[in-house]
Amino acid sequence: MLRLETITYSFEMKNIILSLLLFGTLLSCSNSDDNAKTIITVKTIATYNITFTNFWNEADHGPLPSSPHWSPLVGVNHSSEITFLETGSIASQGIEDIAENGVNTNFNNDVIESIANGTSEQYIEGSSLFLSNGNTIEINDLKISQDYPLLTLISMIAPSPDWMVFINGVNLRNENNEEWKTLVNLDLSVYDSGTDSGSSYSAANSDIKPHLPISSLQGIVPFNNEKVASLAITLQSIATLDN
Ligand SMILES: [Ca+2]
Repeated sequence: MLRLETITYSFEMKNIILSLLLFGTLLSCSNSDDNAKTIITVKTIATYNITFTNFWNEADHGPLPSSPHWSPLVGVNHSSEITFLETGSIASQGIEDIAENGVNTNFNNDVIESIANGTSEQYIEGSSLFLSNGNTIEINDLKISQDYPLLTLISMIAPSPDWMVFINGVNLRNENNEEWKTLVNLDLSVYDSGTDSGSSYSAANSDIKPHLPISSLQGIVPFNNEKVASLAITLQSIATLDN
């Protein structure tokens, strides 16, 4: 019995000591200067609308192939810890599949893996666009969290050997990371993914081994220097992210 009481007593003493220590810590916190308060920041989530507008045309980039279209506009919003494609780098299998065939499965899997690793927030999927059917692809009410403010988007110009338009990690936050950008306008030109050697819209498939770095086709036949598409990324609203 005595032993048990001793143990209980010592346990209570520990609790008292811990409580005093905690109280002291709280006191020191409340005594800290005002600078400490500015460290506490509230994270936000922004809602954006994206409009992709076609400018691919016969006069600037012709003669156009039959059934000219853009493959589904797909992408991801992510942190600076990951890059999905970049000029001068070798295309991943996911990017090769999009650029050559407009097939998004492997890229989607890369995004799913990145989400699991905490470097991306979501896979973004817009529709395809046949020039015979209209002029724009709209992706509306896209919610972007502050921790994943970089936007990557890709679409194949089709038919083509391995050509695409893309943006790589466009930051939707201002340079000092204090606020969301209200409007981002971007002109898009065509890039060669470096995975197929074809040099015309309807060239037969011809894989390049090893693959070449992703490179610009601006000013290279059949393209002149005029944009083939544009993106308008427009802020709709900002909400506070719950803790
Ligand atoms: Ca290939």
